[in-house]
Amino acid sequence: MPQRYLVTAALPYANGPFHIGHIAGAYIPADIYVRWLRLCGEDVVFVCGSDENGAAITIQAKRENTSPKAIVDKYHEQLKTGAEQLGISFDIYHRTSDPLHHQTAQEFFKVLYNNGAFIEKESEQLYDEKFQQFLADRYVKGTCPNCGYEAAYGDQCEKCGSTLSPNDLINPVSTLSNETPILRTTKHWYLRLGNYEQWVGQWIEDQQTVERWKAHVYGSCQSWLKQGLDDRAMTRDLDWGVPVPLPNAEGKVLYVWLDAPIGYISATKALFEERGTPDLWRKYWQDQDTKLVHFIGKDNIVFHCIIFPIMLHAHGNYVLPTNVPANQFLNLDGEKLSTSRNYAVWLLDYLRDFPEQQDVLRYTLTSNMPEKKDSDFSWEDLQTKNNSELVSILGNLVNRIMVLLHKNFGGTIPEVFPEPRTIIEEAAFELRQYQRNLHYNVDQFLQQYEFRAGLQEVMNLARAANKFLTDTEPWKLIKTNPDQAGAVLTIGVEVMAYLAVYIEPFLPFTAEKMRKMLHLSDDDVAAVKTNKFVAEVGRELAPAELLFHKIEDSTIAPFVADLRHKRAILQTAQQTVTDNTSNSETSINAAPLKEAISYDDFAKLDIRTATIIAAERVPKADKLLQLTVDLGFEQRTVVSGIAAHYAPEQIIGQKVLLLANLAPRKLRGIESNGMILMAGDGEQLLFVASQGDIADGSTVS
Ligand code: B3M
Ligand code: ZN
Repeated sequence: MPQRYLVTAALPYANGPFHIGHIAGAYIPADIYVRWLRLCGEDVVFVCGSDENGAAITIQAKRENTSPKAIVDKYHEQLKTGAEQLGISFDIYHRTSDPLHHQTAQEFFKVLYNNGAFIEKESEQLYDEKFQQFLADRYVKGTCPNCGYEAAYGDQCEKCGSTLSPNDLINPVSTLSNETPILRTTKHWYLRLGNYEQWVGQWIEDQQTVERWKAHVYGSCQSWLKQGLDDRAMTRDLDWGVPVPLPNAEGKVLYVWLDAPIGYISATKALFEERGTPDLWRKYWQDQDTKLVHFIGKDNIVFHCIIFPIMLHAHGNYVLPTNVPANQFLNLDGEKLSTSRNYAVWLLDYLRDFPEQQDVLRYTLTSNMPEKKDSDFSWEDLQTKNNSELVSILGNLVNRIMVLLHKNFGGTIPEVFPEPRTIIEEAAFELRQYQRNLHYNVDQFLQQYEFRAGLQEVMNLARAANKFLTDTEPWKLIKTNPDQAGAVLTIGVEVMAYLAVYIEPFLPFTAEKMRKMLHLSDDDVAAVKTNKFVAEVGRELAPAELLFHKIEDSTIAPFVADLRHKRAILQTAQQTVTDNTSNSETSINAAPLKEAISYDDFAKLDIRTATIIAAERVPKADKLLQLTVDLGFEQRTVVSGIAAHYAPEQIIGQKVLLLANLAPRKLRGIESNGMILMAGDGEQLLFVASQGDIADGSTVS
């Protein structure tokens, strides 16, 4: 019996198109996973759609001087096209402005309401007198209480990543009028998260015994839970979104983070309506045998691991997520991606500038996926991955086999006498082992959401096949022993068939080309999957087609230059903000240098690269956070005086340098084993970490 899966990828806000950070964060991993499940014959539905409600949309409409409807129509189309062209194989790409979604979200809200999940409260909220509007979420900017960044939004600080509410901001300013808002009383419905705190904590623990969540996801949940869950407003004063389905709720809509995850449900409903079986959605959402898996970026963890499960539980009658394999962030040339500052590589631009090279991007982003920690994209890296891996390893292998077969055997699998075949099979012993174990090995990795390793496993088969060709030299054998050459190439074709099948989840366009070259039928694919495929004598092959093309320096140079230029603008802008926010006297007056030390003094310090995997506040100590730090070979508890600058949930996954041989000491009763290195100028306190990807536990000298 196939296992039933419902896989979701985060609904992107329809306020802009996809950039590669979105793609590497949620959509490629989800697509690989889904394609793998389908390959394994599982019963899987893959849903997504545009998130078209909330302040993110209305603000973009104002920016572009048009209506919210025009904005969502425009970007919904761009998002849908981008995903399609990159081969993201959603079963449906829906949208939350659809009436079916409005109805589904309202019904859901009403059930929660009737179940007593909400409390109605009046509170003082920021209000713009000039525009006569409450300032929800992004309608207000101000200074972040955590890091001091001046231009933080009312829902989130872009600089330090912490989740905020408008009232948290210091010196709030309305983004509508640029004036200081006043406080005004308004009524909202709050989800009583506190009532579910114990339940959700236990549920998360239970999940770990069934299916281990990623360390940074689990760590992030722990941080939220340790802080305690407060009631959270689930409605907003906005004139765009899903109206609150209650009397006396005029002018109020559902909070976008309430209705967006329900969008997964309405998308599933729409899919089965399309398929003519409108009731079948229930099987995927309400039958406890379903495995529900959410692919998201790390900034969405709390909503998918805590709030949405609480909503589903409070509603009753729904399955809960089995796993939420959130990714960390993809940086660009070492800097954080930023849509609002146009520091991004846009998917549609890539698809336009590199036609027919979707798999080059898929390959680069998968091999560099921010699975466990932030990772980095650069154009140079894309060029190297293309030239040294796709062209040299996979493309070269396929090309050599195909060309030799066409040139010497008329493009068909030749007949080979048993003896030469046996000799060559012996030479292929290791290669065959790789081939036989491929399915199992890839499966092991993908079940753990380790897509980088899964892809490498498939590439390793291509590497082994190249080695086999180099060892046997069929181009020479053609002259000395054509039978043996025929045997080598037959094995080559068989390995190609395995590669075609198993590279498909990662590089579907390439897989399709390879299938065509080999004339692989569905039966052949089935034979590969059961390790029974043989390239039978007389099988005719299609003409050879180059799978990948070298990317020249001259091709990549303008993209490198463009990104450098954008980065320079970004850094200047950041500098300006810092200059304006910091007290210029302290920033000019650098701390005096300490007295000189010998190299031997320095060499005593054992500084290591490490990653923060859990963080929580230390009770009754405003400045202290208790951190769990992963050194690769062990985990440590470190108490660090950074609480005034960072909230626990925002630093999970942060790469750090740790002074690892500092003698242990007790702080507030907790033994601290080492010290995190920080850079400080009297105002800011920033983490110091290695550039690029390096294993935890690496030494610093
Ligand atoms: N649109 C936030 C984001 O794009 C949000 C995700 C919704 S998933 C239900 O990061
Ligand atoms: Zn901040």
